[in-house]
Amino acid sequence: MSTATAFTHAIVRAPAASVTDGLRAVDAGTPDAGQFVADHAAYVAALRAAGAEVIALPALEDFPDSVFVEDAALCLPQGAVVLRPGAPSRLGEAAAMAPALRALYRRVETVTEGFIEGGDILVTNTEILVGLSARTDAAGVAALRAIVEPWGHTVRELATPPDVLHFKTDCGLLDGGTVLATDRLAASGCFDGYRVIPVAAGEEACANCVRFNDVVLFPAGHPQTAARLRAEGYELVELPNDQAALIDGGMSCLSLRFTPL
Ligand code: CIR
Repeated sequence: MSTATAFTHAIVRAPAASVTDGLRAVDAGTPDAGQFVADHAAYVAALRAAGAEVIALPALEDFPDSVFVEDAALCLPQGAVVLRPGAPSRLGEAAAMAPALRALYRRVETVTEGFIEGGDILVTNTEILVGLSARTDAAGVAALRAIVEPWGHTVRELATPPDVLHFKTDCGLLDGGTVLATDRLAASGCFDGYRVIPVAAGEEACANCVRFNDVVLFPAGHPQTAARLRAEGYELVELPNDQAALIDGGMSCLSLRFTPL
């Protein structure tokens, strides 16, 4: 199995009651906090069933978006990096994540310049792709590069499409060299050299999926893309994502996946 999709651990954080105040680009309704908790429990159960030892952190009421742990840190085989979220209301989530990382990793570094959110970072078998976005700037990418290049990683700076929250809003890694991606992202050429499976037209919201060991955690309600992936031999676990989607969240945002050193 590809090293970029094989993991022993995952970190999640319980949704706060304040998740109803989560950031959103378009207001299509407020998430139901109770249903969010139920959906989150299903997601955590799926991680456990896929072989994860799950570290479940407590809710942080002061941070409505803190359930989206992926944006606060990057976990690599060699060490963990505390990131610097570009949304002002989310900046404090990074410091809150640091103690959990220090308990798991011998090496924890911190981005102190610019801004960078984990949703803009895709780690493949060969490189780390980072999309510049409204949340991630060139100084943040440079700071990440300075930390992880000595660990043997190559960082490639790319553009997240305009009006798309994060780079991974539009893609997910299926195995070390294969991505599920929207046409608008793949058209930029950023995945040249990779095998790209396109999401079906009208199902762009399912591009953000997560491969964890043998399974792909996949948002329910995208039947054409699901069929396409199953035909390619992927085993999908379909999970409800309606509540998280109201505040622009998806499968990858809800966990940090890693094998600590
Ligand atoms: C935000 O706007 O920051 C949250 N409401 C959603 C974050 C989603 N995170 C991710 O895609 N990695």
